[in-house]
Amino acid sequence: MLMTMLSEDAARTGPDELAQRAGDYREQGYAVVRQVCDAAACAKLIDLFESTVKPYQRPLHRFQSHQPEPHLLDARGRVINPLLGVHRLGGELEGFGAACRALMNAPPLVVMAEALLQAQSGVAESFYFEVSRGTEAHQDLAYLPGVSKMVGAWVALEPVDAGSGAFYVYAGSHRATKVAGFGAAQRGPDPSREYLAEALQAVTAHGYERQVLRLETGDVVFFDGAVVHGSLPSGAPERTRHSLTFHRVPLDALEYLPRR
Ligand SMILES: O=C(O)CCC(=O)C(=O)O
Repeated sequence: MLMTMLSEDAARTGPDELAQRAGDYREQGYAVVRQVCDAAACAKLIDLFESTVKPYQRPLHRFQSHQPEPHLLDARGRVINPLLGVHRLGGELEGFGAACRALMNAPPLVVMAEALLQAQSGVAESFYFEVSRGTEAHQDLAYLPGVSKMVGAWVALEPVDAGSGAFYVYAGSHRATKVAGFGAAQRGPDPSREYLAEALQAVTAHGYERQVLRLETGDVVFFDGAVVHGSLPSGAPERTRHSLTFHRVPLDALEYLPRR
């Protein structure tokens, strides 16, 4: 069934490898597809971030607070409050917003995401990180009441490893679909401390193993909305971790999403 949804041009990797990655996704709750994004498009996005987003003075929505805030910069001038909703950016940031949309709507990524979702889809949310300060383990679906399926795509815009703040997943944890505390997170947009602690306790109690992923430019991790995942804080202050993440949901689920 999955194979029938994967077209010949689904990715440079070819249909056989894509079918295997779809198998990984079903088994492990995530799949890494290597070099599926064009390296030049990744470099262009980083350039646009540096040349247009960083000098931008007005508040923008942020990953942690979900509120508009000005940039918070570290001692090296890096933005440490990651952006939320980059696919919605226009106006003065149209160039960056359009480049984000072009990357997330590139046919190989859409075809793969829709094959995994088994549905036509729309982008529910997106983030852009310049550096990693660590994201605690969580399930994305816990934050979207009314949505039952979602696929995330985490795009490495440059090489990413444990030193620069790697993305990690608890392999297989999507099978514990609704971990303890799931309801607590649904009461608000911000991660509840109680929920995050219970999610971690539940995955470790089930014995799911944490896989810390090493990625090269253009590699994409597709992950199930129910898999527990997060990221490490950077261990190397001189390194950046430019990454773009977006989440696709079936078209009919878009109406349940909060409007911004
Ligand atoms: O990149 C990160 O640090 C976190 C991303 C994440 O948790 C997500 O996309 O759901």
